[in-house]
Amino acid sequence: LDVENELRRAIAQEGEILLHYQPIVRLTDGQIAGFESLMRWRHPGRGFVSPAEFIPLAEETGLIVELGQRALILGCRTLAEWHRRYGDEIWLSINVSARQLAERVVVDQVKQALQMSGVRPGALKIELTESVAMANPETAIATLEEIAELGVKISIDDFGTGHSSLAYIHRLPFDLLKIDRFFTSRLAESRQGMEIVETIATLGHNLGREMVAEGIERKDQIAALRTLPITYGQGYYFGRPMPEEMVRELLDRQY
Ligand code: G
Ligand code: G
Ligand code: MN
Ligand code: NA
Repeated sequence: LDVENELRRAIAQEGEILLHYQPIVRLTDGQIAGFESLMRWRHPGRGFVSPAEFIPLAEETGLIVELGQRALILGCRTLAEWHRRYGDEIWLSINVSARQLAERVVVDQVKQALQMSGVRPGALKIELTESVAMANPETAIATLEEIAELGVKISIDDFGTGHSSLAYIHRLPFDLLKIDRFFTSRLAESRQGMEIVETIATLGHNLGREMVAEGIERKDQIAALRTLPITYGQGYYFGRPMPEEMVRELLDRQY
């Protein structure tokens, strides 16, 4: 099977590439504040193909630029629908790749998705990993500043696992810092695990950024996190990435 050509074909179809959504909750009361979209490929013969398989290929071939555009359009369309039903406080964080950022196309893609959906820019977050941001910090800073000027928020993913340069962190215009699940998993297990998360949380707090702890799987992790200035949590404990219909059920219950 030629995965690259299959992926090209899939992008040209309607409905084969879709998004699932994972809830991000407020740690104080467990209420849903927003979602992260995660791309899925529903192949007609093979069923769901894992993003771990096709995202790296899409990165190599450059197809990620088109996939990323699709994610922005689909995600903003869905977000606009949630706003019509449940009010416009709910936010959505959409992953973007190094290629989208490097070629700066992401700015036009974001503008287009906002225009098509009419969604409130402040409810959209652009999520990029720390490694992507730091691979070419000058380009990243310039591109992110353009996105921030649109009123769109910026979220730094997998924080703490990339080669983060503290020299640049002050200049990166981001709103939300996501603490990688590597740290969350060690949180309740050792004094050291707790100390590392405390240190990251202090850094984020001092920079005036909101934070998400990723990869929450157990209740004891929430208890530990509540003692820190971390507003949000995400992880299997609260919900796996799920299709739009299931999001509706969740939000119908909350609103
Ligand atoms: O969803 P998991 O659900 O298995 O996703 C695996 C990885 O795929 C994520 O860590 C993320 O880095 C990547 N990924 C998922 N959706 C997207 C997307 O829309 N764009 C990009 N660039 N990466 C994504
Ligand atoms: O964008 P990012 O690299 O953070 O992608 C999120 C990935 O993490 C997705 O593959 C998603 O399915 C996964 N994930 C989300 N919550 C949890 C969790 O609680 N535990 C584990 N092991 N993985 C998670
Ligand atoms: Mn992410
Ligand atoms: Na992450």
